[in-house]
Amino acid sequence: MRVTVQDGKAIKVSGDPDHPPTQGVLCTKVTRYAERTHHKDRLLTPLRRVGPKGSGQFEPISWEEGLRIAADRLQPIARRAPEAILPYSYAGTMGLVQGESIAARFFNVLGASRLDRTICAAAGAAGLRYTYGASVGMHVDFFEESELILIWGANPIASSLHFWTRAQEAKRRGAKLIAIDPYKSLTAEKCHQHIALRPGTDAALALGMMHVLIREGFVDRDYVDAHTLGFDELAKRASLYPPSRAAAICGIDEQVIVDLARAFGSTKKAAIRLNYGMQRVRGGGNAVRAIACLPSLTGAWRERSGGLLLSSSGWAPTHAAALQRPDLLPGGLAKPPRIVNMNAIGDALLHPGDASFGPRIEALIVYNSNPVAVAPDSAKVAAGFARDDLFTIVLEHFQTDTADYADLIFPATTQLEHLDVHQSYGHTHVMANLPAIAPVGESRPNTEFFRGLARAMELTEPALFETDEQIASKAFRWDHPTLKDQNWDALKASGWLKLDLPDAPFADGGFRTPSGKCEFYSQRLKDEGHDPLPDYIPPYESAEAAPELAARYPLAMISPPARNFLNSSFVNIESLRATEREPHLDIHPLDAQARGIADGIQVRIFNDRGSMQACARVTERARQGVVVGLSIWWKKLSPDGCNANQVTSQALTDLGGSATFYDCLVEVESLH
Ligand SMILES: Nc1nc2c(c(=O)[nH]1)N[C@H]1C(S)=C(S)[C@@H](COP(=O)(O)OP(=O)(O)OC[C@H]3O[C@@H](n4cnc5c(=O)[nH]c(N)nc54)[C@H](O)[C@@H]3O)O[C@H]1N2
Ligand SMILES: Nc1nc2c(c(=O)[nH]1)N[C@H]1C(S)=C(S)[C@@H](COP(=O)(O)OP(=O)(O)OC[C@H]3O[C@@H](n4cnc5c(=O)[nH]c(N)nc54)[C@H](O)[C@@H]3O)O[C@H]1N2
Ligand SMILES: [Mo]
Repeated sequence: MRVTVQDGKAIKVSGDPDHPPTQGVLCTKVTRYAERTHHKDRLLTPLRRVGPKGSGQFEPISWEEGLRIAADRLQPIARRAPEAILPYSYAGTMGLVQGESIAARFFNVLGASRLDRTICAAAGAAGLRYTYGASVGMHVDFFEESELILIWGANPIASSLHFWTRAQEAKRRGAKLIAIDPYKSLTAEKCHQHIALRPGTDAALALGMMHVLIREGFVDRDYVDAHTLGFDELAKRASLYPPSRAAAICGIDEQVIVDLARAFGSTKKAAIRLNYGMQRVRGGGNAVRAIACLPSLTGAWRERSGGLLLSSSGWAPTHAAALQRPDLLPGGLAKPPRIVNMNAIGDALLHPGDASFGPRIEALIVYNSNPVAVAPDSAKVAAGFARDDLFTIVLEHFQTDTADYADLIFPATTQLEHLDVHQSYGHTHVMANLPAIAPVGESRPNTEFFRGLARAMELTEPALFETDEQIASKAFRWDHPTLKDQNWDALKASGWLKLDLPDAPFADGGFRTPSGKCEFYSQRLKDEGHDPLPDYIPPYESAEAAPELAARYPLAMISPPARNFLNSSFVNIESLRATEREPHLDIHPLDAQARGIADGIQVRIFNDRGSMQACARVTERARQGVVVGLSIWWKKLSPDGCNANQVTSQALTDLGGSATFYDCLVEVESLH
């Protein structure tokens, strides 16, 4: 990204045309980053709460005073019960320096509770780990040479634009694009075919495809024999999913599955762009495993334009131990503090504490996240944050729904103002982020907040006081073969470095699993008490698994990101909100008719956890039985102060402990 600066202000951001993965293109929301950075609502000073929690009433204080109050409140808790202190952070910035570096070291030194950062991708990451050994896959660039691309649980026009550029190029060269998505997304409508399956049934579709691939002789026996493990067991599992059964589970035509399998099996350059939308359900980990088996069965990995890409983050030799310093934990790694799953933050904050949970959470430091808007089962999250005996610090650019509940807010710098380094989960470059302007107002980088707090708490561990530059220089293992002969100075000078990787990563096997093969059958899963083979696991909230619930709440709700928002970021940017206008609910004409819902009226969406209001759009974009509320709205910018997470649940996925945002039954009623 390039920044045009005038009189110390960023006036424009643009893509860098020399950067190979992005080729000078920014997505719509990020083109507004200058507007966001100098927005009139930007937090400019530390703030102390003066009204009730959640009311959003604050008064300015100095950094020194703020850090003093924070240290005085945290010090006694840290001495008495360090696990009563909890960090909460995620994707506000995914930078390695402003994410988990000094912050992680600080919490490690205290022995605070650890946070399981599972709100987004943990099920998919686990699925890949057990199958390929790590979050690794195809290079995004080579999709343009593919002849068939399955865009599976992904909406790249909104959420992964640089992949979409390659898919369009492939289309121009004659490739067929097939979207697999319960919703006719912006992307699905531009593909040659759209397979609108029921949410959470992807594993059944993949197993049905395998059934056909095996029955009709599309298996690449040489590849399977040399580079995979457990074919016979997998074939037995797939035999349980004839296309008729898979079709009934997915709610699609049997012939669609047969044709899809034949197309995938008969195309050498067949590629799958999998993304995280399909793993936000109970069986998300197994579904990723099932789909990840497909290109190994057919030998698609032999071509650089064949295979699968979910995440490429595992290619980067990130040096997590140097960044986070787990060795600083008081008892070392032998007896680490408890882990709290971030998806269950509502229950965790409301837990009184006991022998199995450990101490009640008394202090929370939130950075790079807006949990009151983004975490599931929001009524509980808000109730937890509203606890008067909870001491909450929020580091933010804006006064978000979460910041409203803080005792202290500290103003944070943006990526235009601080130093950082990045790996990517969509391409195979690493990047440096150099500051373009001075910090706006009194804002400081997250790292500087934690250094200041450590000083105020009289901590002396030297690792807590390293500069951002020192941390950045340690972010990668420079001696790793993918970065050979490179260093931090070279990265800073060029802005990015391409990892040195083979074009077709698994053409000759070389998976990162214990066996070095693609593990259809996983002994590790078996040892951990799981099914060693991928299977279809019905959603928690489905007629199959919970008929009584499904009778009361017959509609499956999904709430994937709106194009102009980045999770809950950018919702307060007027030009972007103007495009999204207001919270909507897309509902199929038959479902709408049955409820007397007309296009454009306000509706209430509800289940036992809560409710939200939205404007109905009666449209066949939503398949029958599924409603879609593009997200993630700020609650306080919504008509009833509620967003989609009022109805989502804290239940976790089969593998990885991920969130199940799209495993959610609701009913909808007209507010007319
Ligand atoms: N504009 C924009 N871009 C973003 C983001 C954003 O908020 N806004 N967020 C970023 C982040 S953090 C992430 S994780 C990614 C998310 O981006 P993606 O990984 O693409 O995931 P989602 O957008 O959650 O869902 C993608 C598609 O999956 C569909 N889907 C939902 N349930 C199912 C299912 O059960 N099966 C199948 N096959 N499809 C399903 C949805 O309808 C949606 O169209 O995007 C990143 N990019
Ligand atoms: N219903 C529903 N809920 C979802 C999802 C969904 O699809 N549907 N998607 C889920 C997914 S995939 C994800 S990744 C999570 C994301 O949830 P979060 O990780 O909370 O991401 P954001 O909503 O973007 O909020 C991040 C906050 O960090 C702040 N921020 C940005 N940069 C910095 C910085 O450098 N320093 C500090 N201190 N703050 C910064 C921003 O101002 C913003 O308010 O949401 C999840 N929640
Ligand atoms: Mo995410």
